Amino acid sequence: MTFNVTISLFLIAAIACLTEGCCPDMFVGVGDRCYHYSSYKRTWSGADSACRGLGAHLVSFHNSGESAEVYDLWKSYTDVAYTDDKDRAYWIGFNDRSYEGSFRWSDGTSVTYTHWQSGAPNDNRGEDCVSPRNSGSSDITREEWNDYDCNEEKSYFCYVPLTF
Ligand SMILES: [Ca+2]
Ligand SMILES: [Ca+2]
Repeated sequence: MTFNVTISLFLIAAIACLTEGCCPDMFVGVGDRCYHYSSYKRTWSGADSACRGLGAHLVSFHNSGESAEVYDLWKSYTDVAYTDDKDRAYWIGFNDRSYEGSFRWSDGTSVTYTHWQSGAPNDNRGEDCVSPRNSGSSDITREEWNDYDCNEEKSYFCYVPLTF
């Protein structure tokens, strides 16, 4: 009997997976991607390694919808103080560490969308790693990117595609 119940639960989980797609443990599904948020702050390289350790990559954005998805998720994880600290945002995979001024996504996907804030990137004292600025009056302006010192420690988002 226990055996049958176990099998049934497994089947239910498998059917849910088939209809909705599956995310790994510690990831949450939004749209066609699975996201993992870490409130623990790391350098960009540390965050990049941590994502790879989960079989994932730092998040990449290819349109404003993906940017909004992650920003909304971040707001849901943080308290209202998110409006008060402009630098309290999260690493994304965009960087120009390999070649100054040539920004790429750490997951190797092509650059089809950028959302720089005015005046960015400015490579101020060698900034090569990108995070939303969390500044401005609307969610869209708060999602605007700035280049930061890669050694700054920030929370971060990893992602994997939803698997079917
Ligand atoms: Ca740079
Ligand atoms: Ca900058």
